[in-house]
Amino acid sequence: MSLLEDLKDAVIEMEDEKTPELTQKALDEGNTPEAILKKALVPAMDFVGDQFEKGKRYVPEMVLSAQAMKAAMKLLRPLLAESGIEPKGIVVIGTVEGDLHDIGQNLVAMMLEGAGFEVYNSGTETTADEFVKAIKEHNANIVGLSALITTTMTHMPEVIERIEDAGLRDKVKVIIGGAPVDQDYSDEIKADGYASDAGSAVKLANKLIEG
Ligand code: B1M
Repeated sequence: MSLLEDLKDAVIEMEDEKTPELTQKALDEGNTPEAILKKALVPAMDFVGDQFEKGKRYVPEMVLSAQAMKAAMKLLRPLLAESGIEPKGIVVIGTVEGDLHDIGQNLVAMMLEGAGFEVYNSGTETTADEFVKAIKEHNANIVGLSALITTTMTHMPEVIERIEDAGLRDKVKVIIGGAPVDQDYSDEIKADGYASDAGSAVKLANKLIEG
């Protein structure tokens, strides 16, 4: 088996102690950071996301695989920045105002990063103004809104309104997720899409970026 296949397996098998070493070896062997990302890390996280969607993997396993991927990304991120390789897209993600839940949101952020997006996580209790500020600061083309409570999901349309007011609505796609929201709510508040889990969020982001 090649080193890149070993690295892919190590992410799938949640071996975060192995992934930095394998990544370093793959670099030493002459693989480019981009190749390592595209041939090992992204396919591994695609696989994990698919398994999760099919109910064959659970949240703790997803988190551990994402951590193994992140351990490898620590080595690759500065090299990717140096080589000027464009990320697939720039995402600002956060949990909306008044909401402290961030486990699912972090998972979505990690999966998007694993899929080749540059991700800025604004954390929990992010106000509409903070979302707008982050979109401008990072020149984001996707914003991800998460809410876990029926009373906080109502802040989502407020964020979209504020994005419109700032004249950014044509530049940024809005995706929403979290237990109390669904595709009907996304349509109602004129978001660009809803994702039920982290794997679907990656698929949706890819679709929106490809236009
Ligand atoms: Co709270 N909580 N909680 N809680 N909590 C829920 C959400 C609740 C359903 C529990 C219940 O009553 N059955 C309920 C909401 C009820 C409602 O709205 N009707 C609730 C409540 C009421 C509260 C408090 C108000 C309780 C209180 O203090 N009285 C309080 C809220 C405080 C606040 O936010 N201001 C509170 C607090 C907490 C803890 C701090 C203790 C903790 C959060 C810790 C943390 O996140 N750091 C907590 C937890 C853990 C939960 C439950 C048990 C689990 C949530 C979770 O992490 N799930 C939850 C009950 C439950 O869901 N069974 C509950 C695992 C996670 C991987 O899934 O977050 O759904 P999830 O994310 C998924 C998808 O939804 C989706 O992808 C993720 C991965 O597959 N997704 C996105 C999420 N965001 C997305 C964004 C996307 C796309 C997909 O695009 C941008």
